[in-house]
Amino acid sequence: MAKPTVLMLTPMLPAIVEKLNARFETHWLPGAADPEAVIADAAERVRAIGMFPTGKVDAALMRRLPNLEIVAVAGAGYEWVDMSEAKARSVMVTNAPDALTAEVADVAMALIVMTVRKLAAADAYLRAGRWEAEGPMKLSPGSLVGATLGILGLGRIGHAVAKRAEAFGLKIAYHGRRRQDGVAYAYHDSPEALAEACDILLVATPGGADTHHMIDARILEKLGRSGYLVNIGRGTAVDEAALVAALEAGTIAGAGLDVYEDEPRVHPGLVGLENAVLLPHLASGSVPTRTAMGQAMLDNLEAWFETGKPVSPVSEMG
Ligand code: 8YV
Repeated sequence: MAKPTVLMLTPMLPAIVEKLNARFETHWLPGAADPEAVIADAAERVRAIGMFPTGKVDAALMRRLPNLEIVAVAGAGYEWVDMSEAKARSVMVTNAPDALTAEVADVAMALIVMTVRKLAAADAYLRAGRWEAEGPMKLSPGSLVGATLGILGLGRIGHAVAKRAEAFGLKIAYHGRRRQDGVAYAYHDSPEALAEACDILLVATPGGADTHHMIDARILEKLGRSGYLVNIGRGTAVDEAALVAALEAGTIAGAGLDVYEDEPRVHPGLVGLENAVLLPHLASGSVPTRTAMGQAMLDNLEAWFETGKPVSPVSEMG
């Protein structure tokens, strides 16, 4: 039987590339001299799309692929897949929500500590010879001891961070669309109330229109002069210009970011700020975890073509 044709929109690690190429007829856009020609060439045969969440599957692309059956995302977020078009065309959409939870939660915890204790600035201070020349660095005004972590979006990753934060002795509060049964953390019924109640506000929400600019100037004001914002969810959930203004004015004490509104472009105002820790969207970025994410995508594709049932359809498909 002919191998199913898969259009790959983003690169994958070599171990996954090898398995994909063995099992499917693959067409890769990354590295192609003329991506448009690759699509045009394979359009009639393409039955699946595979990608990390940075790939974009809009209505225009889906319309070009009349035999598309499934879009398999090798990560948690799928806001770049046009879900209404997918549903209208009965295209299955899957993601890989479990493959990266622990890795992202580990980095979230590290970013929280780095931000509150100014560890990136401390590293730069030593390397610049300032310890020897000027003496000990100024003490960090904030501390994790006795602090409350407010989690905006208590999903898989939010829960995994909460578990780690409990071991650090942090108090935990959260806000989400609803109070969760059997969860003992303090629930707040709005992002404002959560910001007011916590010292460190962690954004762990998905992207898309529902969460766009959820964190704005008003919420940052509620977080307050001794408050910290940490974002490992999606950059679009934070009004980056308002964040820069708040960091410059001291409306909040600091921010730790792994995600940005317009990646890989970072608001120029952020780059010069000493009270911001900036990571280049790498929370899931270890070889083992990116391989596991690719494998989860592969598992969904294989299950789809073997049984007609994917392993992990996105919630809207349920
Ligand atoms: C991706 C992510 O790895 O899974 C997600 O939603 O944001 C990351 O883990 C990143 O988009 C790289 O492609």
